Amino acid sequence: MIDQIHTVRDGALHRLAAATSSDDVRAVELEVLGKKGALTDLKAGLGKLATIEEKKEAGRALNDAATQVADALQLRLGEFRRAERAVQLEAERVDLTEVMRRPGRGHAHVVTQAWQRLEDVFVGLGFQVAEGPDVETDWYNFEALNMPANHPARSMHDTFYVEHGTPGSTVLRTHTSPVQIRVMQDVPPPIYMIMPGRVFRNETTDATHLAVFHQLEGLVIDRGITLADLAGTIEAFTRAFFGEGFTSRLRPSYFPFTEPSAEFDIRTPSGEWLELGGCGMVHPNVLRAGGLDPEEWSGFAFGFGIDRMAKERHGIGDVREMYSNDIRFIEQF
Ligand code: FA5
Repeated sequence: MIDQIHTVRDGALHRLAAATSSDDVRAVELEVLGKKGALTDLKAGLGKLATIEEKKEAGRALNDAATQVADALQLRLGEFRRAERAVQLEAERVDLTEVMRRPGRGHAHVVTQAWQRLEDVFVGLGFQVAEGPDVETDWYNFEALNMPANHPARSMHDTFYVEHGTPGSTVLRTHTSPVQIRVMQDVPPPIYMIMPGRVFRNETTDATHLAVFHQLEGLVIDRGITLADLAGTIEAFTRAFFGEGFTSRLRPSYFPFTEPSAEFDIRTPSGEWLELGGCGMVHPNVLRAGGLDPEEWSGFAFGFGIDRMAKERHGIGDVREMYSNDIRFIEQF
């Protein structure tokens, strides 16, 4: 009987080791340990054994065999359950993120991109960045820039006034040039500074004019600065920002705060000239308003429109489109 028990046990253990699925394992369980299983049958035959000793020995052998088979069975079953569950989970997996429309990642507005690129280029040329307030006093916006009350040049800037203090004393800045004065007052020369920011003009908007737009001001103050430095800086900037195929020129113009003054244009590779902004040598009255001695210091300044630059760079037909908040338009840049 002992031999029979061991044969059944070894056969069962062997089949369990070779099983390839939990169904195989269950079949072994049924055939060996089940109600009509081989070990159960042998157990039923215990009573037929002759002596108590034989019964005891065979009983112990049966229990040991049943325990060994049951343990091996549980072990294999656990392995198959884990593997089968992994397969089932993978098959039934629902990717909820696939069902949702993935929200697109946003990006900086086309004008912000131009602003940041301009800053990068000028920082690369050795400039620092400063900013001033959107709401300015008449003194910073006009007076300190050599435009006293009733100066005819003031009519070039259609001004939004803010109800604050004496009527007419507070304005939404019409250009970034007042930051020149603030920088001269705060930073001892030499100064190599750019001042980007939002500006406001009470103008009717059209394809090239906005009432709220952005300018980038530049200011250099040092000893012995000449118009050649201005032209060279504008040219270096033009090539760095637009590319090697572009070049620049200065055209005589008039601004109260620079003398001499110029408009600067860039020439595109196709030979077309585009006006970008104004510039010139800082007027002695402006240096004085900034607390600097014109006998000791000289410098140049420039200012151009960031929105128009973004417009030209991307071939946008109408500056107003950039602020229409039409996501289909904005997403293109
Ligand atoms: C000025 O604002 C001067 N402060 C520039 C300057 C600075 C000259 C330093 C000399 C020295 P102007 O009004 O031309 O100048 O404006 C400069 C640029 O701002 C223009 O060339 C244009 O690119 C942009 N700009 C002017 N008005 C508008 C507008 N309504 N909408 C969009 N861009 C504008």
